[in-house]
Amino acid sequence: MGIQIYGFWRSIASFRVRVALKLKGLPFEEIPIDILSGEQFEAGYATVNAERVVPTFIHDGHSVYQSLAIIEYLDEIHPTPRLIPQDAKERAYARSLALMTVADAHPLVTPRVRNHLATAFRAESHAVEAWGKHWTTEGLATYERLLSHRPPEPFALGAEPGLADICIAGHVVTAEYVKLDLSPYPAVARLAERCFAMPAFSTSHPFEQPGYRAASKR
Ligand SMILES: N[C@@H](CCC(=O)N[C@@H](CS)C(=O)NCC(=O)O)C(=O)O
Repeated sequence: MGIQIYGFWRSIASFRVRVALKLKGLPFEEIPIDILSGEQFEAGYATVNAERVVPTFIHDGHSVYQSLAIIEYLDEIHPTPRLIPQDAKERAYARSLALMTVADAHPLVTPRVRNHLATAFRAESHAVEAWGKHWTTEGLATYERLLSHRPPEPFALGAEPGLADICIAGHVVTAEYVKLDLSPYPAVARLAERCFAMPAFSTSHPFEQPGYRAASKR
């Protein structure tokens, strides 16, 4: 049975899970759910994921939802290499960095929020775009302040990449989507560069996914 994930090339939460699986060297199959065309709302997928979002992670038939819960589960069933530290203070720091994007910045720029701004509040596309840029900038600025208090060495918590790096790298991909200049955020840019120098990150990048290639050929 192994590991399957329902994901989507453009999904940052799917990116997070893809990187974690690749850092751990765990093979998986990705089943695409096109969240831009609304496939997440089809009845079949609602039985897979009650929230109608990706990713959904399936391990030997058992489902886990939410990228953070999935990465924690992976660390428990396959502890090497560890993505979340064992020391309580370090673990809390890793989760804090992760949640700044997972819980705070990223949910504000998901398709369901952007679509709701347009349909319920008649926001024009330039306003929705400005909204996305605003919240992504807030996230970048938060990370820059934090990384200047505790400089990466070379990753956020030390010598090896982990949960915090995965989440920050995903936030940087969002910044790419909304065409933000990273030069005001040099510590974030350097950390992302280190991450994407690793195959686990670079091959998980949305633009490296078969779905992106297929979509860009159309
Ligand atoms: N907090 C969730 C985020 C789930 C989520 O919002 N996923 C997005 C893609 S990154 C999605 O499926 N959006 C569908 C929509 O907004 O309609 C996680 O980290 O797994």
